[in-house]
Amino acid sequence: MLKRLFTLVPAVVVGMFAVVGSALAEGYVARSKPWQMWLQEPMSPSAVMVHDLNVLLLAIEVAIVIFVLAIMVYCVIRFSEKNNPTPSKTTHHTLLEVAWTGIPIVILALIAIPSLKTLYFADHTPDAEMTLKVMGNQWYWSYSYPDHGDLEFDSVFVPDEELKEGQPRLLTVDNPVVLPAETNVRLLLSSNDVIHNWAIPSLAVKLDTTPGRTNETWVHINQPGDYYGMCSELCGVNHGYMPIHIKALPKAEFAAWLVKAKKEFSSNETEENPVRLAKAVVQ
Ligand SMILES: [Cu+2]
Repeated sequence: MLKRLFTLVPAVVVGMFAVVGSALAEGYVARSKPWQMWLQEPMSPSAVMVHDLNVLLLAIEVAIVIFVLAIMVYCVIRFSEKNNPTPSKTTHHTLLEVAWTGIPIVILALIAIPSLKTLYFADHTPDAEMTLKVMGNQWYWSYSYPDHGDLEFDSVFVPDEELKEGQPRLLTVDNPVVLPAETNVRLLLSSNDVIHNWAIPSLAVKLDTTPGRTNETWVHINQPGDYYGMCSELCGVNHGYMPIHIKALPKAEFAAWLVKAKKEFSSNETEENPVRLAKAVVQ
């Protein structure tokens, strides 16, 4: 039995590496998996910082929980009626009160340092190589590339019955937003109607798109692949049906895509896309 186990375990481990290896070969896919217990793998510098901060906070929390639990268990036993028949009448203890006020303040102040560092790091990038403009609409996203002519298109949800083999349910869109990998991309976010939120967990981007206001953040996607996210601000009946799909391409492939996309989306303007058509009618 034990012998069997010894041969089985390495086989499983090798198998797991093979699965991971083939997944990498097919391109990285960033989305939540069934029964996932931990965060998605961080795939941008900001996401790595958010991830590390989460681990640090979790460690502090665990330490506090263990400490408080230990004190409680000690008190329950040490000061039970049996062990402590005549209770003390003490109501104040200056040193103790200063300590239990002061120590939490010190802990919070220490936590504030990495928190603020992360916030300022994710706030904006001083050396953006390109800009992507994200517009929220009820209920789809529009993307424009101000550095690349007037390229602009809508990214609309694909319903279950139109999904093709391998496309994830509730996460697939007709036109994924394409970005170059390993590039500092400035993100400008706004909305045409109500507040939406453009959120991609693996990149630690999660920012409101607010009508009449432009919010800025940035992203540097560590490797090419497919990155999925969702609108994360309750924005109306179809809130659950405005997913985000970022296709990150190597820089050269992105340049090739730009050429193709400019042609494709300029000819699309009056046909095919009912949303654009509706807009044109209104104007
Ligand atoms: Cu929304």
